[in-house]
Amino acid sequence: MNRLDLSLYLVLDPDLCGGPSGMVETARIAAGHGATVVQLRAPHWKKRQWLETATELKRVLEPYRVPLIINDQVDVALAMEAEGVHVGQDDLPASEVRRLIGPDKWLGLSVSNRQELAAAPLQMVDYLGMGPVYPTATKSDAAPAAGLDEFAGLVRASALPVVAIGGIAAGKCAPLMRAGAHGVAVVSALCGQADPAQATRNLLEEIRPFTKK
Ligand code: TZP
Repeated sequence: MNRLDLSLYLVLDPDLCGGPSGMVETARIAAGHGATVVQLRAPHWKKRQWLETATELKRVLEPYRVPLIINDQVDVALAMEAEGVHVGQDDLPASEVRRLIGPDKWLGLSVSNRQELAAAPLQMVDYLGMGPVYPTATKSDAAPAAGLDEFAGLVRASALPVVAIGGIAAGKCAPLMRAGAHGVAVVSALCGQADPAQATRNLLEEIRPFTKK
């Protein structure tokens, strides 16, 4: 299994992207301009919509060799052979997900604070999504924002690669990378942007100087 390049991790949002076709188009443009991972996240969707959109995303991302990660829906990820699954604290436990998906798919876990980090089954998981670092309007049930200093402490305490998430836009990436993040995950900084190609380039310009080889 190659290393997972977490540098610029796009999390798709159906509302901000204007539905499934907007999500596919945003993913295509971002991947074409250097985004390194795409996650499909749609907490309110029915399974059929998940399967159709995930299948289309996989087709669009394949030429760029950008992995598709499925949020929470393990059966969808298995059915359309996604490259990985990402789970949060209220989803199936990571140990169960690992058992279901096997050793060869990526598995990410969201953690928001020290308690969640301490309880994380690190040997089952490939990377941690940590946040929200900054306040965000995108996820209504997000935990309180950690802030940069607390985030830096969490990264130092983590044995796994960390991708920062929450309230991250161009101009905010360098301090997160300096704090030890392997990359940044964004929703609204790319979904619904008038020029997602330029937005992708702007983010990468800040991230690339810190990218771990
Ligand atoms: N998990 C923690 S914060 C968040 C998710 C999915 C939303 C981040 O969205 P944005 O628009 O990048 O702040």
